[in-house]
Amino acid sequence: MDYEILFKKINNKQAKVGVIGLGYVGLPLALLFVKKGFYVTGFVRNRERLEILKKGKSNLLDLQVTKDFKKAVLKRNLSIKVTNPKDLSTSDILIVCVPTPVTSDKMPDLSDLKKVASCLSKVDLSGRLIINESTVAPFTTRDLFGGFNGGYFLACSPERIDPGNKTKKTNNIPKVIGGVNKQSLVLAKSLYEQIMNNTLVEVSSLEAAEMAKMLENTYRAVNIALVNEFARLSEKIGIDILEVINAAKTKWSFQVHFPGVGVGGHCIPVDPYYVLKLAKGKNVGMKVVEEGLAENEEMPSFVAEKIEKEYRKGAKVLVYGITYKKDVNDIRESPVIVLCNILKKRNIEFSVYDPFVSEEIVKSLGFERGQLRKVDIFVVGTDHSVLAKDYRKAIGKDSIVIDGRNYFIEKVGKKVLGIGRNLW
Ligand code: SAJ
Repeated sequence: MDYEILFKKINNKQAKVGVIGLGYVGLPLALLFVKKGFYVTGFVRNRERLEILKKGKSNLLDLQVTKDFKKAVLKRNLSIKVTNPKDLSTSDILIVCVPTPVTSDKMPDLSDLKKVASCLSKVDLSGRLIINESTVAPFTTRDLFGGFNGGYFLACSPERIDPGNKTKKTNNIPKVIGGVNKQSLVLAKSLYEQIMNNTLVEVSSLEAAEMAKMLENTYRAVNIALVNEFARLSEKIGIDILEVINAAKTKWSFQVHFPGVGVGGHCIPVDPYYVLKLAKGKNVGMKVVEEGLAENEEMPSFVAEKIEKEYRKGAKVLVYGITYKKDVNDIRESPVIVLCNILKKRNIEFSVYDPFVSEEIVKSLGFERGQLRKVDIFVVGTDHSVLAKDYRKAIGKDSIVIDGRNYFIEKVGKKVLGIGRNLW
């Protein structure tokens, strides 16, 4: 199939779309294509995942996605397969949305992407369009997907989903797109135009698109680190960091970030390590990035110190919230889990309560699940919205609060020790 035929099939919605990876990025994207009238095949890594999804279940919290998904599966305009060359070859367009985490020693882990590449190498790709949405450092898309046989098209459009965000959705977040050549860029752009009413930002190459994602997430990590540093100094000199941030944000060029127990998730603490590896390979120093990541990784210990200072043997300690950010059920790279493991190492007894995390997951992490009842030390690990109700059951007038997310604006309990601010 050549360019004109594919272009026409995209624009009359006849092109068959394959989405490889049906997680928090791939599933909403697949459903958007279904909703806009495309026939979609979703590809998953194994039968177990297939069975869960076939029952219309997904582990995504976004109830709307789950509802749309059940409808799509039942209406049969979304079929789900385990990734394999034969079924991949039934799609005209293949969008790669698989995880790109880091290993325990903070090195890029491209294993999922490489599995997809090896499958694609067994497909006759001529006339098809491949788009990589997975987050990678520059040259990765070209290295992994640019060398197959046959005349095919290749683009990169890094995902920008914000899990748990009720307003920023797949179809309204500006999207950066780069192509291996002009035709690939035009095909990818026209594809996204069919399903999105947001800004499509064309860049001149695959690498520019990959680097934009690296910059935007590293920018966030480093700026969170900056405000964490200012919070530690503010605390030493008795200034309230939130007051300082609220004042600074009146300056047009200051973008607000907040100090906290640390930086978690599968993006912000992860993506910068991809660009660091590339920089190291090119002998380019990026010490601002390195120091920023180290600063963020220090925050759980900073909070553990506060808890240790207040702790007495036999005290009842409850850590509230262990997910990486509020109102999500995702514990990946959660700084609160790092904090809890530090407390264990220091023989500080505690239990954990998170309304979004099951008791079996809490236990699998090696922690005790606690109850919402009066405690001596209440630690805010994650400031879930429901904390507004829950805290009253656990914080008594003599409770000491260690507020890892500067959640409490007014004093509660005996005192509130925050990050860069204290409420006596
Ligand atoms: N965090 C802070 N201080 C802040 C902001 C966040 O400590 O000022 C912590 C959070 O508690 C969390 C971590 O950093 O542990 C990451 O927070 P996040 O709001 O960036 O959450 P993510 O990882 O879901 O970020 C997503 C990202 N989206 C993509 O990478 C596609 C990120 O690029 C977005 O900037 C972010 O959503 C967003 O803007 O909400």
